[in-house]
Amino acid sequence: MEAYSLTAADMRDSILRHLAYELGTDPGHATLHDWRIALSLAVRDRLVDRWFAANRATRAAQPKRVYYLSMEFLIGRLLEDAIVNLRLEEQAGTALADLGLDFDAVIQNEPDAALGNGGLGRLAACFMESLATIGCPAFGYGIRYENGLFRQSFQDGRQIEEPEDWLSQFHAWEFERRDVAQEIRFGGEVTQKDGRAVWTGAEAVIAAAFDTPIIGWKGRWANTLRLWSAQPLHGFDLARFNRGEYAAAAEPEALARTISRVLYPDDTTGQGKELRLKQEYFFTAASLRDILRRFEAEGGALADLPKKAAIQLNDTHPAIAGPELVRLLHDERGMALDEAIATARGCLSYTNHTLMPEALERWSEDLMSQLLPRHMQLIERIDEAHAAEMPGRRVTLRENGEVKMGEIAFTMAHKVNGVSALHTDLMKETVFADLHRLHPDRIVNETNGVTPRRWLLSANPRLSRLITETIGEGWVDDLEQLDRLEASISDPGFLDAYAKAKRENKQDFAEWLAAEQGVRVDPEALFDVQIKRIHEYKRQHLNILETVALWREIKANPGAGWVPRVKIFAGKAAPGYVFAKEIIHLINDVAEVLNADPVTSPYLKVLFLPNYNVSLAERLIPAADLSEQISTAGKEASGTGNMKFALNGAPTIGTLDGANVEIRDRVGARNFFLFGMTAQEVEARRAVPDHARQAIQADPRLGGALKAISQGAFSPSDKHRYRGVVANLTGQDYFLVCSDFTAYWDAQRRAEAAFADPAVWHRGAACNTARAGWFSSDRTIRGYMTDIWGTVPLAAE
Ligand code: F58
Repeated sequence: MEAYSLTAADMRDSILRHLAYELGTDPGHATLHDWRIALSLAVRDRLVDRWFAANRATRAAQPKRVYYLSMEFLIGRLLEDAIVNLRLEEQAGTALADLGLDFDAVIQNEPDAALGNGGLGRLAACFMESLATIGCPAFGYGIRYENGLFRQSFQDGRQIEEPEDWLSQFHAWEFERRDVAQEIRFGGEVTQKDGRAVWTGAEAVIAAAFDTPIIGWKGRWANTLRLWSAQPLHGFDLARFNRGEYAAAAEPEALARTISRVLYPDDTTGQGKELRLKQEYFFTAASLRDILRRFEAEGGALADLPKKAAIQLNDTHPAIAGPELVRLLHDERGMALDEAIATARGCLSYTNHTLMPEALERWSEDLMSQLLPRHMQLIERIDEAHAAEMPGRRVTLRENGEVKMGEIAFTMAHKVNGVSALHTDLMKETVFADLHRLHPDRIVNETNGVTPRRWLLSANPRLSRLITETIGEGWVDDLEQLDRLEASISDPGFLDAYAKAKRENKQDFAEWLAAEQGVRVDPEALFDVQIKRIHEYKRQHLNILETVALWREIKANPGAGWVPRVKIFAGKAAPGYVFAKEIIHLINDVAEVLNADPVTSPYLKVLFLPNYNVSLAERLIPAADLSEQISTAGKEASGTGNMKFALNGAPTIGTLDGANVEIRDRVGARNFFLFGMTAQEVEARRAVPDHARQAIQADPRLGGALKAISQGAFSPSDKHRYRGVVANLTGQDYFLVCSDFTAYWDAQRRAEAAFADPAVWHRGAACNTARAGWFSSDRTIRGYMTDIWGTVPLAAE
């Protein structure tokens, strides 16, 4: 294979060629950015060869393909991924060194593609990489947001949001496909012609395709991530321009472009909601047309579509795919309605990522009828057809003037999956209980996973080297081989090397912190890390309450032999989520006071790192000692960060929630700091009147921490700043922060005691690495392939 015969000298020549002929720059004038682009293009050449080989093999075999429809693909940086998967590290490293460049600096020059909010989007990215590694022919379909998730900074401790401009620089990884474009319409009316419904949409935009190749391990296979960009049907309005109405002339273009401008606009306003629904229909409709075009080009009979296309809906965001596919088959291709519904269902499957009622999408019937009038009619027809299948036992797709997208997705899917064992069980018992009774075989579980190439091999080279030296390289695409490390866990030499890798990762992180954030931390301290979106159910406020309580305790008794600890937070709050923003502010305020306290700061520091993204996670996870997974049981569908930490040797302090349950089962109860109520106990506790007050009365540490906050200890200039937070915690406390506080406090002390004994600690950490091999997204994807998609891998030539 060409990639392997490449020498460092070839690589250097290729970089220089691209620098000259693509960028028009000579080495004497090249900036770091120029070098990064030149290297990307040199690597991309090799990647494209492998991509073509995979595409040729797919065209020849015409297999069933997987189509993963997702509003989010949180892919992060791509250069290192490509280098690692093509096994070009040495050649690229040597070539750059020859050119007088630092490999890491070049890699880090790439902006993160922040096309996702959090776990759901990152899971989609891990899945794309695993699909390519396994050789499963697949397309990812999504939106090419010009500005992905906002860039976060802090001003006086408050979150500030600014647009992320990842596309302001040349993006080396995508290819624009001018020949692939779909016209997408909204609004208008439905008429009848020759007994068929004809929808004439009033407003039209063009969905333009941009393809990014996603390469698997060792370059054996590559798939395509096709992202749609919204463009105007007609350029600007020349007549208006000539009349001097310059801004108005550009209006149609600006309006069209808003559809792919940002990830999840704030939907607290009417316009925001409309834009969001437009985005969902826009990318779903474009993708389905693309899928049908490909299928029809291969000449299959329409009824055989389910044999050729497995279409996975990542959450309800693409749930309009059900009605749209029925429309394409029935209205546009004349298939009988019942057959169209059955055919669509044969292709579609749906992944649920949350049980939180407010996060299960519902659209007003008015909005739906106005934007997608034909789909509204078809939803009624699907509802009737579903009721006819199940006489007397009706589950409606509409309620109180709203369309329920979860129910539509469920009804139109042949399989529905949860993302951890507990979540899947709860799905059956709660949100989809009625539908589950009607379709008892439809719900299946596919516990999430993460790609070991990014989250261990590239993110943690020291640990990866040690693992490979100990058990060989097979673990990289067969992660369960990590269990072969088990034999080494009792070997002091191995544990020393394991501890050394962690220590050096922590040192690197401390140096980065000092250089980038101007903060000094002791690399010997316990690095206690909570990184994820800010949400009440994830309970960052439980963590900060415990921090305040600990600070008070240290202050009262500084000589008690405290284990030095650095509490690290990172994560973004949705722009419209006021409470989450208050939590960020509170953590920053607490940090300011604690870090300046001469008595306690040698033992306790608090950091909130701005602009959490994939690259920060890659830096931080390998350096973490303790992984905070402290959600209210029953609320976190799975978690995937929890898996990354476990693999990288950071034991969990956590509740029995989501995939924590399965992690603990595998790594062993001794190597997991469990606390808190179970999902069932949570429900019972919530029914206790005054549960928060009771918990506060029972634990003076909690009472003291709350009092300090409410008296303005951390906001002296505005003593009542956290009145709302305190009122929430002492009042309704829906997420049971107070009721779990004492158990959390105790678990933290257990973690500390274990950390104070390095032999105990490193053994526990190594058990996490050795036993977390099951949490590879390769295993998850194989599960989807057999249980849901019915697809098999192919091999490129
Ligand atoms: C996450 N959902 C779950 N949603 O919270 C997490 O437990 C799970 O591991 C992960 O999916 C993957 O299954 C999630 O990330 C979002 O980001 C929402 C998307 C829609 C807007 C609100 C956030």
